Amino acid sequence: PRSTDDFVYTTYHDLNSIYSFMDMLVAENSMVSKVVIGQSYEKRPLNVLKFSTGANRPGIWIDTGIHSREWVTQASGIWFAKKIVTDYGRDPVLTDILNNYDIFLEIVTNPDGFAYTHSSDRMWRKTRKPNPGSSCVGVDPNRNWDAGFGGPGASSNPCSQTYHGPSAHSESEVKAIVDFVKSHGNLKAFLSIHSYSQMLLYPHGYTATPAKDQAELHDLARKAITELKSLYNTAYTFGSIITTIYQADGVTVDWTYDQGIKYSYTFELRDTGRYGFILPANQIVPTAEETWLALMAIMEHTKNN
Ligand code: ING
Ligand code: ZN
Repeated sequence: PRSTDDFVYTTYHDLNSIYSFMDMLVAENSMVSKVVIGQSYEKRPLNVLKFSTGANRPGIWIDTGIHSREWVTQASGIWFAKKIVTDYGRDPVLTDILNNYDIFLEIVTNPDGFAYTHSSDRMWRKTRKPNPGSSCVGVDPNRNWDAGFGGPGASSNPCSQTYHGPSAHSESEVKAIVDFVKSHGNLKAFLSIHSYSQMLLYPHGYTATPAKDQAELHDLARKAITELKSLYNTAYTFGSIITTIYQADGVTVDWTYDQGIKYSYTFELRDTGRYGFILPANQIVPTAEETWLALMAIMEHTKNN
């Protein structure tokens, strides 16, 4: 494709194709820039798209693909990026959001893992950093954060899919976000997108003690999944991580919530297991469209609170 209008949103793309999509989007739109927040273990750039219409704004963060095999999430991230530039100046709610907030979107949050899902193992989840003393590779980047790090909702076995790593923030892909969040200092929402299970989850994963903002987070989650369902009747469950799925220690949104980012949520997109991680490509756009309604509900609430 020569422009993001020609880009095919209805199929899955490899890393080069997604990185060239980002560069096209930046070239076409003055509100979009590319922020390189670090590099992966295998030295790929960690690219974040910044959507901004003014200086010194608070921020909203969205990441997709921290688990590389969850392909519908990176594909949805591409669609979100195009949706933002298309709707700005047309959709009054998004326009109002972007006139007051910057949106940061990391589409390929685990690029080494993503490249590996294309080259070698479609089901790869973790990072690609070798583990000394083990033949097993990689750390679960959703167990590597300094929030209940190393607890029983993660594994100390490097061969496990939920291996927490040698220390909190040991993975450069995680540390880059940690550094970004701290240096930005004014993120108001943090939305970390996974698949699959059709769930909308809020902190915590490491403790059953309710979050301080549990009531508000719960009501907003209900509103967001109601909006999502209105489009294609896709049913989501919602609640805290530990009560809705299982204890999970060292997860992204627990760390961001504990940093003071109140609207910290994790999505688990389609489906509920029929296709799982191998979601047919004809579900990419419907998944992205319905998810966008939930993201808009959370972003609008963030703006109004
Ligand atoms: N499942 C998530 C996992 O990392 C999850 C569930 C999400 C737990 C967010 C905690 C926080 O186990 C998938 N499919 O990644
Ligand atoms: Zn995941």
